[in-house]
Amino acid sequence: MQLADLNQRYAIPHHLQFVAGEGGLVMAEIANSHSTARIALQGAHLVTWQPCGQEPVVWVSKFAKYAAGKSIRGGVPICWPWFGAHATDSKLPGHGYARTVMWEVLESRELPDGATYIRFGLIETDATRAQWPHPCSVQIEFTIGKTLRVELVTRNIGTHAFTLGEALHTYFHISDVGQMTIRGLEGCDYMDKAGGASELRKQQDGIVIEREVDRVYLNTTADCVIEDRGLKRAIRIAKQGSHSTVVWNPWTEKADKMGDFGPQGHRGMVCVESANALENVLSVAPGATHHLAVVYSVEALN
Ligand code: TA6
Repeated sequence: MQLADLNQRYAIPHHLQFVAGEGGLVMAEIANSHSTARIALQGAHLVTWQPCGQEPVVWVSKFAKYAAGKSIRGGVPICWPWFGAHATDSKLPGHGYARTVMWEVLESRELPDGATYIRFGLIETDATRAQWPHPCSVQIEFTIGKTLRVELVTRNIGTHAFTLGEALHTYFHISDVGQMTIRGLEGCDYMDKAGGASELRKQQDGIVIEREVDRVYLNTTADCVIEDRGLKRAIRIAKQGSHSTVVWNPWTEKADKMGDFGPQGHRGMVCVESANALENVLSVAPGATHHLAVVYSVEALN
């Protein structure tokens, strides 16, 4: 749909407009009395979210590349319909294809409390069907206000069950990785993938990051809280429909290799991802619908 048609059908004065963004990617720009956000239609990829009076909560790299078919470094990439490498075909994209294909706007609304609601649907093509031969409908809903609510909905419209892996691979803006502790995963088992390992370990205390961290915490539905002593705030991640939480910081060497973090860029971010991965992947029966929902909010840190 052309920009003019998008604005004609879905723009909301003082809330939502569609613009041609970096790399020619069409962006939904949201600005209301509570917060601002930007969402690329490619990947239905929320790139930024900043509550009024706060530093940005969702981080995006200043060196992110914006191009057709390429994932953007930061924001809330949608990992779907698998998390990490494909189980059997290494030629298929890591974290699935949902974050690099086009989605369409299905609905937009101004909510009574002044928040903005927008819903997207993934556009199936021969290319997506070639990677994922299971008939299904996948949509994502954003409610952008004082908090940010994201809900990823997968409906199996075929006649066979399929196995689903997924994540809202959210990047968070922090003052500095040395000023941060992640709470909520104490006592959880995790698969430690740092340095290419695959070791099962148990989390003892809050998570402090002083090197590459790449961990899939298993069988946990708990909230996580990112305590940021530098910004004197805490970011709460309250999830439903997710049994894994992934914590990732590439640290210097890996970030430099990736080339889109920028100098020391990894120090200002951490990923806490609400997922269903490894032993927590799901079987979605014919006719069933699976919901993965997360609410991100900011609290004072005393
Ligand atoms: O969620 C952590 C992770 O799986 C890391 O292993 C790293 O690959 C990261 O995702 C980013 O992946 P990307 O494909 O976005 O560069």
